[in-house]
Amino acid sequence: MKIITVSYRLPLSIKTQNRKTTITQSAGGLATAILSYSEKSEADLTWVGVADFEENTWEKNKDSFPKTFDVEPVFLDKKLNKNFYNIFSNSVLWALFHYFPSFVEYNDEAFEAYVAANAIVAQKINEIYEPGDIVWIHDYHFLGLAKLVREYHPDAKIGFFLHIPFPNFEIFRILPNKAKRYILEGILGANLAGFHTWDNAIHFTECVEKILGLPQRSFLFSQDSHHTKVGSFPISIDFDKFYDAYNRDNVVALRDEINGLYQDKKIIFSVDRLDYTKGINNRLYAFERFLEKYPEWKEKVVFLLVIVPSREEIGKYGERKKIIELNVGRINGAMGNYKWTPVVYQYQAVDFDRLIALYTSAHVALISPVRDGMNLVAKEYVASRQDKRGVLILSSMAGAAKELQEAITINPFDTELTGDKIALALNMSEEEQERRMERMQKYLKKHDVFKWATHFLSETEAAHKQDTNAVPL
Ligand code: GDG
Repeated sequence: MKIITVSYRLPLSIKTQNRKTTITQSAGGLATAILSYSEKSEADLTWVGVADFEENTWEKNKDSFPKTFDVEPVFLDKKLNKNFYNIFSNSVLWALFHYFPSFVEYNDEAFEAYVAANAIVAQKINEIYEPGDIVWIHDYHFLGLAKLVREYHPDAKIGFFLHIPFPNFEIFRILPNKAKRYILEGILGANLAGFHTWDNAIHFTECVEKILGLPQRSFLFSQDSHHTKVGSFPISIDFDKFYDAYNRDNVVALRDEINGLYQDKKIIFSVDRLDYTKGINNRLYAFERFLEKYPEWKEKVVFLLVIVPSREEIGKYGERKKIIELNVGRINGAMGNYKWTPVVYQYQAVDFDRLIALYTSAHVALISPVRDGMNLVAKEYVASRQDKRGVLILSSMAGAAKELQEAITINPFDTELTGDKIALALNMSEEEQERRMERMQKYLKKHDVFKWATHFLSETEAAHKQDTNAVPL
């Protein structure tokens, strides 16, 4: 038996230096968690995803890197991939599912490309699938895939997990009818459909009931071929990896460097991909309001704003970047002086050790998405604080807010109150910081990404087993 994991991106990184290409498997949270489950269950792991490299690069290098699991890249035609990924996935589904209907740029050609790409990936799975395998499909790029795999293999064990929110009916209905049906019927091809929160699971079941007219019984949909169980599975992080990083030599040196640079100041920190869902401008307005309302903090605080380049080829992202940069410039110009820069901004990623050094030197993590499936940054900040210091300010629009109950929650649109919460966080006593951190860490240690993957996969197996119509293997 093997686990076939499907996600748009493959957990691979490819570098070319001096005309020599090297491929390495990257160990992100998801990959390590599934790998750990596959080892425990003595199952092999095969990862299917869309290649962001040329087929001949793959053919030349595929045997020359140490593999912990098999990789099956799918090579898509450039135009098809643009319509499938940039347009339908990222300019229709991403925008709509995060409640930005006015950002949706729907066109039929992009939808047809999405349908075609899902069919091509289904064909790839079909080539490697063997009876008894579990197929775990990830995210909004492959909403049609579970149904297609089910058509080839009626008795397959299929789990589907959505990493972004599932919107309510009023938002979802905006899609053309054919797209709505394709998505809902597609997800219902799985034995288990998982979401980060019950709110999302409820939105999905409501859409199925209203659009497909299929009734549910306790989050279970019955079809002739199989049943689909719907549930909440909040994703998490590799807690120990973040907790244990605190004392690593390089992390300590980098933290000392940061603390040395800002020794007389408190640090507010945030890190996100460039994305309009992350509320980066809302955060800047709140920081500006905070400085206006609490001028005693001027020159005593610095906001380290790290933004990681993402989806720059999509118009809405470029637009957002310009607004962010205007805001940073305006705040620094109006509030700062030759001795003090209120917002220190970088539009570049940081490596893991620097990320931990920043997490662990920040008095406050200011995380303000206007809509977010989960938000792992919030969980990572908490997990990395072995010193039990720091305050998490977290938007209630992030899935993580349901679990991280000791965070200071904000509505990112309420600039005034968010400014007040920044002041509250900066003034919080060490005892109170410790109390909150300890409780959240206890929760995260218990609910890490390994538990999440194990729970999801064993529930997929259980749902498949319970399926009265499933053909016994
Ligand atoms: C989607 C959903 C859901 C970021 N910058 C750097 C860096 N990162 C890492 C963080 C974290 C990850 O990227 C970002 O995860 P998020 O969960 O915050 O956000 P999305 O990328 O939007 O992820 C989200 C997630 O899927 C999982 O289901 O939580 O809601 O939108 O791990 O650490 N890592 C390093 N340098 C950076 O500069 N090393």
